[in-house]
Amino acid sequence: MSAPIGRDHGLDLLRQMVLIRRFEEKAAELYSVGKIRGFLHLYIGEEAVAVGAMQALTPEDNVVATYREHGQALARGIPPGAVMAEMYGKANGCSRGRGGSMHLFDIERRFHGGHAIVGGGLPVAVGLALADAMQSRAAVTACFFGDGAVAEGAFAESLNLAALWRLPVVFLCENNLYAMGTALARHQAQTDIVRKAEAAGVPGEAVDGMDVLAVEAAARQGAEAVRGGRGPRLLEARTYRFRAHSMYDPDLYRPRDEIERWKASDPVVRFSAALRAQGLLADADIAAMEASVAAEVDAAVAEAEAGPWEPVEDLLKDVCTPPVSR
Ligand SMILES: Cc1ncc(C[n+]2csc(CCOP(=O)(O)OP(=O)(O)O)c2C)c(N)n1
Ligand SMILES: [Mg+2]
Repeated sequence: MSAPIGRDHGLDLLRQMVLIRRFEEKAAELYSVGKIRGFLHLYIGEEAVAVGAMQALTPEDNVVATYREHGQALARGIPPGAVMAEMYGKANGCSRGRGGSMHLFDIERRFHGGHAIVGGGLPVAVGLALADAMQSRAAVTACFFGDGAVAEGAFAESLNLAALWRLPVVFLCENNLYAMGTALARHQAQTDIVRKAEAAGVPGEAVDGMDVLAVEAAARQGAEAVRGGRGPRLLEARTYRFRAHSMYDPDLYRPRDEIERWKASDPVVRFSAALRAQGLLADADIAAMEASVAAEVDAAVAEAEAGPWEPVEDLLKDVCTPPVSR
């Protein structure tokens, strides 16, 4: 793992990854007892991507994510209680209980979803960047999407327009090798995502997505280039989800030894080891961090439990549909 790092920054990165990990382990538990319903896609194993990439952004920048977005939401600073309450479907959730796990949203933090449609966030990101360019707002839009999205027309169209109009987007592909049960090589003739981006006129780079510092460095570089007005960039973070696609997936398509191999480079374990090796982390620090994260997750659950349901009479509020005549 890369270069020396300041202790405070190192502990902050580690804490954020641990928070995502423990938050999601709790979410899985709550799903199995029916507290959280609908779909639930866990990010466990991929934490270094969201946490590393988010370091390159300012509060003025925009974030667009997919349905596997709890990590991005927490790393962007949406309070864990608001995320948990959203997963419960409660009115104190960050999308007022209307979105659930796949549609986290927070306009204050410029977190523009949570998109359940594969590739659906890409044109939204281009639109946000176009709006910023037209209003001379100096902001970057970070757009997270999976390897599965490169098969969508929206990928080619979005990269093309962003390149053509030199829009300030950092396209962040989280390549975890699978789109549900389909491996990248089964649906793409060209599996090199950086080459695909370059073909659309977007310079790209691949990075080890299990190394939080490497992701941070690459994202900072990418965001800096984009801020400099040189048009969009793509970052392909090579990563792996340790859990199944969603809670419904029996995960029969991935070889066990492949899963074990990737687990050996667990981003949380690897980064703790790197901090220890540099003398920046002791057993007591880990214990204290785990205790404070556990308390934060417990508080998030309590907030979700205590939250109100939306009153039935409000159900048609903000719903875009013509009035029903009786
Ligand atoms: C347009 C569209 N097609 C199909 C689906 C069904 N679907 C949901 S998730 C998914 C896999 C996407 O994989 P990837 O983009 O690699 O993201 P990951 O789940 O690996 O994070 C598919 C095909 C969908 N939601 N939207
Ligand atoms: Mg994938």
